[in-house]
Amino acid sequence: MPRPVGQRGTEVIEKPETRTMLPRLYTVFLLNDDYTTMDFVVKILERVFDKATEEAHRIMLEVHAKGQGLCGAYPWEVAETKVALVHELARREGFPLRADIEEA
Ligand code: TYC
Repeated sequence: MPRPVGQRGTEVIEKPETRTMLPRLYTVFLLNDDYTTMDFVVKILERVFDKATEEAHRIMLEVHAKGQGLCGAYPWEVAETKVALVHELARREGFPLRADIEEA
């Protein structure tokens, strides 16, 4: 909110707001399973999370080896939308791939 810093006649002079409000971020993780193909996970990482092929492959292998892997940090609505998209694309292909959101 701009705050009044003075008055000229009946006109209130306001100092322009200069602080930037940063949105709270939420991390999105992909979870491992035994049925989703590696190729499909790489495709999801490229298309939904904008990863370059090499990075998508690295994240996919991390999920495969460790059970989960970080895809990115986003404002709530973006994180929610990406998770819903992952679930919908996986459902369409008959894969059980799941993604999860945590507060960053
Ligand atoms: N574990 C899967 C397989 O061996 C590959 C996989 C990787 C699945 C990452 C999900 O989020 C995932 N086909």
